[in-house]
Amino acid sequence: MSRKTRIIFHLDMDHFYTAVEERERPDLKGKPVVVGADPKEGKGRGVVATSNYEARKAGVRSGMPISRAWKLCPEAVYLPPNFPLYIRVSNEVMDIARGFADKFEQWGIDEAFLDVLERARSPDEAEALAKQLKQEIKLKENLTCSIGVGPNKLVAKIASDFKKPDGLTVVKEKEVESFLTPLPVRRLLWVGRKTEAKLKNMGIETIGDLARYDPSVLSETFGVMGLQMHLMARGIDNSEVETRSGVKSISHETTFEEDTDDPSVVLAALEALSNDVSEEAADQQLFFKTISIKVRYENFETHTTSKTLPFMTNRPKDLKKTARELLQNYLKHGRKIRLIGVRVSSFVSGEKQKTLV
Ligand code: TTP
Ligand code: CA
Repeated sequence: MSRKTRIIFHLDMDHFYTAVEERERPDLKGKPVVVGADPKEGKGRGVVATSNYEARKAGVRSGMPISRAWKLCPEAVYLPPNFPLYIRVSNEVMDIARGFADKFEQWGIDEAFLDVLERARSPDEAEALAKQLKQEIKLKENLTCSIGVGPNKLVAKIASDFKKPDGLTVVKEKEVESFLTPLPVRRLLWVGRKTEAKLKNMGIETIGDLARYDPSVLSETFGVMGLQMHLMARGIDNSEVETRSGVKSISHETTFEEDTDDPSVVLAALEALSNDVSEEAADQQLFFKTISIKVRYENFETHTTSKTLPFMTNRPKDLKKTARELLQNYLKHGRKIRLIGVRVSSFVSGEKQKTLV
């Protein structure tokens, strides 16, 4: 397979939410900090969004029940997440990083891929450029990040995780194999705990073991995913850094069985649609700012109206409240409604918000 040379950065902010909190509150410096659900002295439900490195030393991890975090580290400072703040800081960091790239792809709230081949023609130039980017983020945002540099997105992503926090790892094309070989398979994207356990049963523990394995057996066991894993283990990834506009929308609409002028029926439908839309946004780990509704009367006359909130959200209650407000004007006339719809747009992805607290 012919591969054209590329130089790709993967940027990953260090313990992002807690780092932002520490920056805002210097009194937290040096203390273990956990952002997540309210621990309620060990009785809290919900989970840890992230923890700083001091709390990680006590064993606290993202996604862990907050009650367990409390047991491991009762002395930590527990903070509720401040999403609007993290999103604002994320946007600022991404703006800085975008300025260093020929092609730029944000990946989640605190990660991005940069294709920099036009600006750095050799690994040495790339290293200098990555240092400059780290310095600029430190200077302008007072935050540290880790950067991986590699010939493709896969290697860059694994490299950014190699040395954290405040790391910089450059993997040249000819070093890819020796870099990947000793690492545990878990480092490959998409290899979750279950796959890891299955691979272990097959005697595969490192990326090198996987690269040497017979791909036909992998494909029998894991289907297409098996072949994909085998390619990844050999450091092969031809996917491009894709500049995405970042603006998307999610919408749901419903046509009533019978045209209706009963506000309670219309409001109940609006509530159900709002739930569907916010659920989908949460599933896709997206936050929105603009909420629109669509109303079609029985004669097919159609209106849309929208409101932009001063903050990013994906909370169902923000969506419902705004959608209800917007609908009020259309319920006044007593005209029969045929269809209503709800749409949200203008997103920031919080890709790793798997654990909304
Ligand atoms: P990560 O980049 O996975 O973690 P991190 O930045 O906190 O720490 P690291 O230094 O290891 O990169 O996630 C980025 C942010 O996303 C994190 O600060 C909080 C949020 N997040 C969740 O809310 N839930 C999760 O399960 C994970 C993994 C992250
Ligand atoms: Ca991070």
